[in-house]
Amino acid sequence: MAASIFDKMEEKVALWRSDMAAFVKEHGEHKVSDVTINQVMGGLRGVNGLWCDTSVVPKDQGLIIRGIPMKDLTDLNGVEIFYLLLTGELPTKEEYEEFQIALKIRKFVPHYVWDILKAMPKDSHPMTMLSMAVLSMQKESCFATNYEKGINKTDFWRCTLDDALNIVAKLPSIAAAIYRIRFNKGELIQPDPDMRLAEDFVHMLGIEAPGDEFLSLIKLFLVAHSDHEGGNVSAFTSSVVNSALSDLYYSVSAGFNGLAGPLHGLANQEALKWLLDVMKKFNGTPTKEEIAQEVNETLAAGQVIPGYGHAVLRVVDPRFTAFYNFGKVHFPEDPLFKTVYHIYEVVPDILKKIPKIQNPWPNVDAISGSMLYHYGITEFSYYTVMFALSRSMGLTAQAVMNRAVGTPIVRPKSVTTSWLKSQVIK
Ligand code: HAX
Repeated sequence: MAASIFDKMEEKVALWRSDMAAFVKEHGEHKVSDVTINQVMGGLRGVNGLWCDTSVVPKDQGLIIRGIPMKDLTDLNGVEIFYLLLTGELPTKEEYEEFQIALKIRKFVPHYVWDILKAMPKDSHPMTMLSMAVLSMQKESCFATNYEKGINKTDFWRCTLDDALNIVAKLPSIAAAIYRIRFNKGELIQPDPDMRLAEDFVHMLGIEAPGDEFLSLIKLFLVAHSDHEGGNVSAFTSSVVNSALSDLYYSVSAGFNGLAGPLHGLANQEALKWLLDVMKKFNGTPTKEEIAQEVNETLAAGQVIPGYGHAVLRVVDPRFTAFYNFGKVHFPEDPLFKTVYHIYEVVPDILKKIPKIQNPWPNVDAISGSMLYHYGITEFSYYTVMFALSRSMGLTAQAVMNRAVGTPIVRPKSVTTSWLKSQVIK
């Protein structure tokens, strides 16, 4: 029989812990970054000040999960990605089945979550519902319960892992329920104990879409959004909250609140809205000239072009490319898909001419919404929930590693304007 995820992690944690402790002991005083006033006032862009081993985003390559580039991950499913994020290895067939059981036995969602979701105002944003649902389950936290009992800090990672498995296993039911409650799709659909994460989510959404094709898209969605190193708003927020030993229900909920911002995960909703507005205005697929006109008007109105630009990337986001390749195979003639491509042919050249913009290229959010729209999920405000469903894997895997290695509470030093001035004006 394959080792359980807890046994597997036990081995990994011991290695990570000793390796990191020895490394920091020997090289702890080695300098890895300088910080300028621009960076202090500019969201700490480019400051090497966080540790995260689950994934890395080189500016000229984009997402690499545990050493494997995004382009080589597109055939995996969510369960394999979660295992990879947690352990650093892809599962063997036996490990996969064992891990699948660990998730399956945690699928059940406490009934009070449905009561809370149904009691929320009918016009609540789906991300608010998601964050509330996760937070409402905080009393189930293994970490919080055991912390109160006085658990040894060397064992913090175990309960954090238990919370991680619980959250990730329950989110497909919760996300699907939010879709059905918020958009009046009828009764909730019960999870199927024998279905895997993506299959079960599609089953519980209850939408009529060509089975295998839509399922493949959801699998890609789960892979593409699962992690994006440690400094993005949702990951950073979640890990700061978790560093106070607030359990994963608190920290994942907090991370989702950050994901709900239009400059972060909500950009997929904004990008599709912008795109459809353009199509409506020009009665179908717009010409390049019409797109350019719309881009210039959006910029002149002091707004961003959603789905373009990135704080770290300086090339086309490989997640954009993965979705583009999917569309090219499955629905190359879809007018929306064609418009996404026409926009891609126009926007970078315009943004390149604006000196302050560091990255004119599309990110994942420029295309992901149009994929969902094609299969009948036309409720834009739901898209970020699907992003979150996937991102929960990265947020929780990062927390398990932090608790494994015993990283302390996050507490950078803030400085005042007069202190900054005193550094340069002598
Ligand atoms: N359209 C218009 N202006 C843009 C722009 C865009 N797509 N991208 C950047 N800029 C502007 C910024 O607003 C900023 O202007 P100000 O100095 O006047 O504030 C300036 O160019 C410099 O920005 P930057 O250094 O290139 O980029 P940042 O690291 O500051 O910001 C953002 C990165 C992703 C927030 C930015 O590119 C943006 O707002 N893009 C549109 C929203 C979006 O697609 N967000 C999703 C990003 C991916 C993600 O996190 N997904 O979850």
